[in-house]
Amino acid sequence: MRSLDALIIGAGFAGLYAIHLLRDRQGLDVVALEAASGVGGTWYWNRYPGARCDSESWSYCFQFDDDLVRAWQWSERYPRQPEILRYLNHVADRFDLRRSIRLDTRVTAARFDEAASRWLVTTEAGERYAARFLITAVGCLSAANIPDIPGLEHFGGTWVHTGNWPEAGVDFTGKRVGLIGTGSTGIQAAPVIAAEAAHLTVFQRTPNYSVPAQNHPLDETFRNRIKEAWPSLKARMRSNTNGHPYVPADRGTFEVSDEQRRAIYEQAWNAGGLSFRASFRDMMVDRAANDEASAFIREKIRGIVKDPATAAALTAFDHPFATKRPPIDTEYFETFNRDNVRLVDIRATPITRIVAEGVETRAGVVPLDIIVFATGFDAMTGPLLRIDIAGRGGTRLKDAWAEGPRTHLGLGVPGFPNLFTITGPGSPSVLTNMPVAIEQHVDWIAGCIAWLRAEGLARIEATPDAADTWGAHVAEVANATLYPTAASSWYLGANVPGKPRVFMPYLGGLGRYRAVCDTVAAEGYRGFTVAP
Ligand code: NA7
Repeated sequence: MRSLDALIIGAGFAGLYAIHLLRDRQGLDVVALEAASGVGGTWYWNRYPGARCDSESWSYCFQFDDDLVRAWQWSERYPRQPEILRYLNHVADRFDLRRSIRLDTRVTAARFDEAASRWLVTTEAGERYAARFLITAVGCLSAANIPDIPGLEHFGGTWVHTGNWPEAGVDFTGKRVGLIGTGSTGIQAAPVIAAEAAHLTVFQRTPNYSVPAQNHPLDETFRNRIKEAWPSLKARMRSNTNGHPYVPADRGTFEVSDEQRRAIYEQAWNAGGLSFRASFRDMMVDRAANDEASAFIREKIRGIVKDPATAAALTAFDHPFATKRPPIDTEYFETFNRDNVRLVDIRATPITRIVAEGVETRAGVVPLDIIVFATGFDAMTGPLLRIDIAGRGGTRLKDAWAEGPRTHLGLGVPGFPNLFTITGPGSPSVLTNMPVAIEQHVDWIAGCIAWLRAEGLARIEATPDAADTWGAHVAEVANATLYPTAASSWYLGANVPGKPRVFMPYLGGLGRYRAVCDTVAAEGYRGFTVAP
């Protein structure tokens, strides 16, 4: 059994930075175990056609090292998956991280040994590690959700989930493809698959809003401007609500005239990207304000899609704009004007089963050669609960979280000493520009471990009271917004049958959250108990 100071699970953005901070700045003996055959996390697995980041490239990166920021050149406004994967490999090499990473190593179980105050970790291959600290860097969207549709095993063609895309790729040439799911992934993939395949059928359960990404290459002048303004841009991303470089507008939807409102939406649509929702301050808290934005987007889509029945099916929204994670797209709605693309509304004609020839709906069989599941993830808690984690007294995390996740700050779990969950449920995470949230968490965890060592302490654990108070605050903040009103969303866990319906990410804003975390640390880790 290998004995360590800290064991990190995962080698994506979070795991890479955690190795660097703990190993190189604190001199700890650290290993990261990674299930994939390469580093990159999300960007290793999500190789589906059209996979891109929805954050602007130059903001979707590590900020801890100015030389790294200066050294890397992004080619487009929104980077494609291979470019982000290259970046993460560059980081792994630049900071010599690979020697601390074991690839192809899936963690299956972790048990806290109370007598020794150590985590005992087991891998799929049966290797064992003991570590004082266990740090999960497993990502929020890494446990693929493959729907339980009867008959999949009888399908005569090929099927694949977008979050588990084969490294060798999938050749769509001349093929009849069925795409199930119209979240961010399906909306990115559809136009690219349609351009390559003989025919594409998009199976839509819930119509989704999408705003154009307005992607374009970046030129040298722009890159230089960003580099010059970097200190202030970095400060803004670290302190604002969402970790993005844009500043949410401070005007109310009904404080401007109808003409002004329309002009503001037009401008936001033409600028493109996630900042559309920041064009008015009340869009996510006032239903009437949200309805205005929603009506504008509906009208835009109707203006793009030529077939009126398809346009109607694409815009029969059942939730306020952005209460499900809103995609941004490159010619998604335009794709339905192609002769080789058809939308099947599976609310109207539900999928009954999968048969050898394809997907059967109440309207008949759609013959297919390839089925692409863009059906999302068991988000936030899924990646943690797929590991058999047992804390004090042998309590299993899955039992402790049977009613939903219970954490202090999304960082610590009562009953699970010395376990740190990077971007865990109850933290801003997926509602922000992820690398910024990840750095904040890893900085905090590294600071906490340094403090424990300096104080000669072996254990730290979130108290039940602190977790309950934090959980109530997370719920209260969410309930003051429109987010929990969506009929279903992965923020709520409602996309996975049987999962408790709890709004999991913290909506209070990254800047405010950072201040809370800093205060907790400054006050000797209030809400945590420590032991020698
Ligand atoms: P999402 O956003 O969870 O989208 C999944 C899509 O798959 C969504 O349209 C679902 O419809 C659909 N879905 C899920 N299960 C089924 C079944 N059983 N039958 C038919 N359709 C189904 O996942 P993505 O991968 O697109 O995006 C995840 C995040 O990655 C994204 O939000 C960004 O943060 C990056 P539903 O809406 O549930 O009716």
